[in-house]
Amino acid sequence: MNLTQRTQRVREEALRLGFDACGFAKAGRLETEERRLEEWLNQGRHGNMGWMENYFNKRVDPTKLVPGSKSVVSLAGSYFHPDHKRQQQQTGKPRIAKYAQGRDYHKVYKKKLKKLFSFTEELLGGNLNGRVFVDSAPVLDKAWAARAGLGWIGKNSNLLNRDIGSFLFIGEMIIDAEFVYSTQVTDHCGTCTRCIDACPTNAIYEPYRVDSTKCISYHTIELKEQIPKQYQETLGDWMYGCDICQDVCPWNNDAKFGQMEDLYPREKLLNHDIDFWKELNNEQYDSLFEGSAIRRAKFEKFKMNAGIVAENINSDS
Ligand code: B12
Ligand code: SF4
Ligand code: SF4
Repeated sequence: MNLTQRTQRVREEALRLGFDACGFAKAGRLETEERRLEEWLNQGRHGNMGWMENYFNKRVDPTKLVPGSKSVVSLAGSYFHPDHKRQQQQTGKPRIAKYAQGRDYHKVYKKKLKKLFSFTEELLGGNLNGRVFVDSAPVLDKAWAARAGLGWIGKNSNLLNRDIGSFLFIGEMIIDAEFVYSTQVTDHCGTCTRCIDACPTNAIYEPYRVDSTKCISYHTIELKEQIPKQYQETLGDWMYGCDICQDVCPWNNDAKFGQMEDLYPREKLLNHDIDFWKELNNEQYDSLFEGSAIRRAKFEKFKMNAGIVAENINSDS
């Protein structure tokens, strides 16, 4: 089997497993990205995510993370669902970011990536070394997805694909096999600045760069302690995560919906009013968020977020 056939077979299998796009890039040091990451860290844009400083050399070079690796096979799968369109129209309702409404993507992807790895190993006659990742190690997921031709990085700093938009997750196989490498996609943001204009906290401090310390997603998920006073009001109705800079993106208007059923929004999370979330108890939290990415914010943190959103919603009505 030649390289073209091998590349084709792996891509076909990835699509069969439910991913929407699969691309291939030669593994190596990411030089431009290395400088951009260093600047971002030096300016403290990562806030208290101290773990972003760890393993810098591995983060910018997958051959250091996975010795002997030759390729990064990047996978993207949409989690966009028709119900999200309805949710976008609702106002004054407490919101949970779309990515967190289904089963935890780490679990869903890990299973599929392992299957893809086994398939590739078999294809190569049992000879394959490497690892699979989904936001689970020091890897610059978006930079690799862009290198592998899955899309471009938009001004809101998310990877954007012409067909599936940006409501997608990225995972990868970093392996010691070679492939026919994909062509990079050009930037289609053009003169648009909708995401920058819509961000309520000015977290997109310049095109393509996000300051976590101002981002609602960081405040509601990553920041363990109480959200600073000046950001409580700008939280608006977002209890967990934030989709504003993606909701306004024209490329998401007619984006294709995702195919992985496990990522579909869970009915039991939808349509509750703020009083329900404000009164949530530990048992309800455990039962509603079983197997969900929301568990990254512990019960106490989630309740703090709900309390702030309750004040925001009540003061608006
Ligand atoms: C830390 C982190 C965050 C932080 C910081 C966000 C950020 N923009 O960096 C916070 C908590 C704020 C966050 C929020 C969100 N996150 Co997050 N997050 C990550 C994580 C763990 C690391 C990202 C990182 O390395 N940041 C450091 C900065 C400096 O890197 P960067 O923005 O990627 O830019 C690098 C390259 O892409 C490149 N680059 C970027 N732009 C350009 C432009 C040019 C011209 C060039 C040359 C290079 C270049 O250079 C940079 C430096 O290396 C990744 C998972 C991972 N392992 O990669 C998920 C990830 C980025 N997050 C994800 C998601 C879904 C979200 C949210 C949408 C969740 C939500 N709804 O609330 C929001 C979106 C907020 C936003 N507008 O970015 C997805 C994004 C999927 C996509 N379509 O791109 C990822 C990839 C997880 C995954 N595996 O699917 N996140
Ligand atoms: S996720 Fe929300 S707060 Fe963060 S950059 Fe986008 S619009 Fe701004
Ligand atoms: S809203 Fe406009 S500038 Fe922002 S990512 Fe989408 S196309 Fe690019």
